[in-house]
Amino acid sequence: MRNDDKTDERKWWKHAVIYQIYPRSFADSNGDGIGDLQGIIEKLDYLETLGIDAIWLSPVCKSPQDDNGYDISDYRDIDPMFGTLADMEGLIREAEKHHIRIIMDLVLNHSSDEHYWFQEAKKSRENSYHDYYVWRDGVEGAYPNDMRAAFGGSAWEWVPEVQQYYFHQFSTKQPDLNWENPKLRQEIYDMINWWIEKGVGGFRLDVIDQIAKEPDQKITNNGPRLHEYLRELSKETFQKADLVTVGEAWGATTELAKLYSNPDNSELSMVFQFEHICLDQIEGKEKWDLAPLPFMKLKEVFRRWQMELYGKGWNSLFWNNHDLPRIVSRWGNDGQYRVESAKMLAILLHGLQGTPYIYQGEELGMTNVQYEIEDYRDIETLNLYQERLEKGYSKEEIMRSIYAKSRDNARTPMQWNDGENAGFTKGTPWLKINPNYKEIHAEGQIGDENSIFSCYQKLIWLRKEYPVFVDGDFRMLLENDENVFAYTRTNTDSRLLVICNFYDTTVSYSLEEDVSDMELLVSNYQDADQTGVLRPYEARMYWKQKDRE
Ligand code: TEU
Ligand code: CA
Repeated sequence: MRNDDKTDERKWWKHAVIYQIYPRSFADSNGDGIGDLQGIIEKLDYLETLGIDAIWLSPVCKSPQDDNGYDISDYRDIDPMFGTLADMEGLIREAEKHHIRIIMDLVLNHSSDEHYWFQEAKKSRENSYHDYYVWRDGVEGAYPNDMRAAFGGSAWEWVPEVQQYYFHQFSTKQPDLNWENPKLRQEIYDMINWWIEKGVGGFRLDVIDQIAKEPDQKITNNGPRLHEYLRELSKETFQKADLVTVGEAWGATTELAKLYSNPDNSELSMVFQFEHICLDQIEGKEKWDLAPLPFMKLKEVFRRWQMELYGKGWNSLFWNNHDLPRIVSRWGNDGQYRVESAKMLAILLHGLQGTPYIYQGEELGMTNVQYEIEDYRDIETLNLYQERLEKGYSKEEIMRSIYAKSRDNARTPMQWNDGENAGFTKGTPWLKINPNYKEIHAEGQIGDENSIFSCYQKLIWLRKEYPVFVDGDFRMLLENDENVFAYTRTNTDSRLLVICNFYDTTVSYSLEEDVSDMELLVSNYQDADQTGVLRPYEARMYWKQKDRE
């Protein structure tokens, strides 16, 4: 394996596959209808069988749950809904026995309005916590400016006691923290170090590119002091241990990603960037304003991120998370070709350079849902529905957007078996189970070599066996082909070749590359010996020892 100082391939997280758990929807151990930490502990065998190296756990800290835990009221305690601090310590310990690290979700851009800091901050302008948040003078009824919050409405909220507005980029119950205040920053570092002491394997940093906001200039992400803050944060905390850190950065470009994920370790291990994710919406509008996926653009985006970060940074690879619709419904086919397309998307992504993330249920090919509006629970979805009704959109039109993009698509409970409530809970699930759980569930896939689960298992194993997954360079093939996504990954002694048909028709293609002397590592059709033709969603991954030049 190549190992110059610029690209340190020894880092564990460059070989790792990370699995995201949305705790409230994963496994409920006590029948209250909500997933919890004991539930996760019970499923560690399942995760070890899948082969993943780490769990990114969406927030489990104390929270009024206005935004499902992304509104934290105590960073050093666990929400009783999920268990206790002892359960969390138990999870870290038990996971370790399964060779799995726990990555916590740090929500540092904002806290809950029920956090002690905010309770104090809103008492008076003289309170020592007042400056932990972002306040502006104003007159009641006249906002400091016209900035809007991500979940609808103004980004400003009036507090009569202090005769000021506080700034919130998300809900009114998520006041933004003031990173300009060094005391606040120090509190955050102490809290992170406290978790590091407990043995966590890393952190995912929620909307990290929004911490350096400058509301007077209407700047939300990529504020002028952002990278200064990140370098300080990293130095005071992460650099003291062998951690993986991944920042959520909707505003990242490849140039910025090279700063964030600089191999010198001065900021983070990598960022989640969303350029590919935002392609199927009308440009300049919101995600709800649907547009077909421009496939050529998708290829261009992947090519650019692969090429530009090579040796200079590190990519995260993902199709899904708790905010995004299910990929098989989105860019695959959740009908006739559900199995084939889910595997194709997996093969396409897992051959790339970076750290792959699997979102719970993705390894089973779980799909989107279409519920009545009453059955949705997500604050963003519910606010959008009201807001667009008021703006005069038709119900049908709004529901079409919700079916395609609602965050609840990803949040329906995990489908473990075909029994009551899909084996998720013995009580009433907090969000309805996807009605297709009788056909799509873990129990039916484990041990079946043709299942989507087995395909993911294979891909995870391959990444550990073949160094080229980690260090190979990327070359896009068939750049102008409107159906096929094909590429090679090459290192000093071997080559990987991935060919995927992104659509539901049979297509032919011609490659210079001769695959006759290559080993077929994984594919999604049982008889994958045809060359030059790809059946619907057909995907193949080949490997060979390189000819010596
Ligand atoms: O999401 C960041 C964010 O910008 C989201 O509002 C995103 O635009 C939206 O979900 C896409 O539909 C993070 C978390 O992942 C999300 O769950 C939280 O709600 C949000 O931050 C606030 O903490
Ligand atoms: Ca529970």
